[in-house]
Amino acid sequence: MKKFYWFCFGALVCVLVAGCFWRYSATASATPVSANGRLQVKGAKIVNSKGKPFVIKGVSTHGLSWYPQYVNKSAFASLKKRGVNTIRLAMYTEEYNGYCTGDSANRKNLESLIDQGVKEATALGMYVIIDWHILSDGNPLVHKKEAQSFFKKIAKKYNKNTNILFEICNEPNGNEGSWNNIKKYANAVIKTIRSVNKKAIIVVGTPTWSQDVDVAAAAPLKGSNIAYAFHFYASTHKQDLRNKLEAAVKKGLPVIVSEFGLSEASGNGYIDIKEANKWNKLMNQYKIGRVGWSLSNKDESSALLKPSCQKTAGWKDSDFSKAGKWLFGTCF
Ligand code: IDC
Repeated sequence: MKKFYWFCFGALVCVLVAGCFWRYSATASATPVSANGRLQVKGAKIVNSKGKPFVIKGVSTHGLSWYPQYVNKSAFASLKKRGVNTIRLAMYTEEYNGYCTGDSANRKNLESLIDQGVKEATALGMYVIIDWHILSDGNPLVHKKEAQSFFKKIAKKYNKNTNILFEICNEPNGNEGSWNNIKKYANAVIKTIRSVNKKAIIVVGTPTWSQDVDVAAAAPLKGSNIAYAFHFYASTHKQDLRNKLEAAVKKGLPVIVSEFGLSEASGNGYIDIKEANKWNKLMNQYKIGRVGWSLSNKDESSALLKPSCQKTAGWKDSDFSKAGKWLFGTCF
């Protein structure tokens, strides 16, 4: 009888140890996407598939036409190790071999870079933001037709993916980049995307280079899983803009900081760590997702890599610029 008790005790211990081990290995191999599933918008927050707040910690590529070399699996894996859960693929529409200004070979090239980026991020269990990067074309309506056919194509292509977010107009600006025009554009493009994909989060840019979230909060779009972009560059944008962001979030607007830098708005100049820390505190307080600009070694201070760094993956701390060190050391 005694033997039997010892046997039962031993079996129980084995089961417990195996259970712990299984749990441990499951967490160790979990990826952002396997652990959180499809992201959604709930009130002013971005939440995971179980409704728990999820903080997007992303890195944006520079323009895909400028720096295609960073769209590679080892690069994304290196970022993931440093706490990055999202990759933003920035595809300019007009500047430098833009999608709408270049020829059809260029368009194909950009689409295959996006394809590569989506596949690699998916294999690593990371989220991807596909960014229609309007900039000099301040009014998104200018390329509405191209946007609709682009988003229809990629929404179809990645219909099975649960890790994709669509950012439909990076930074509207100028008189024609008004909320009225953005709404017209967004309603059309959202309808196109929703005809294929009912659930993915769609990020909509706001007037004045995605700063006027107050205007969006006063007259938001209809529909579910729609978030609004807010962008800042810490050396230029300060407390008045933090107040604007906070007021919009308090009013219930779901906001993603889908692009920010520590530099001046030009992408270059002084790196303001003090202001960046204030932005970070605010984003943490409201669990606001954030995506740092940009994964490149361009000789400008917003670039996350030092200009001397030639590596396209496997970076050491010393390969990062001042902005890169802050992003990976403090923000993530
Ligand atoms: C900048 C790049 C710079 C490039 C320029 C093109 O950093 O290398 O020459 O675009 O016009 C934004 C834009 C983003 C800008 C960035 C910095 O979304 O495209 O990138 N910025 O100026 N909004 C505010 C700042």
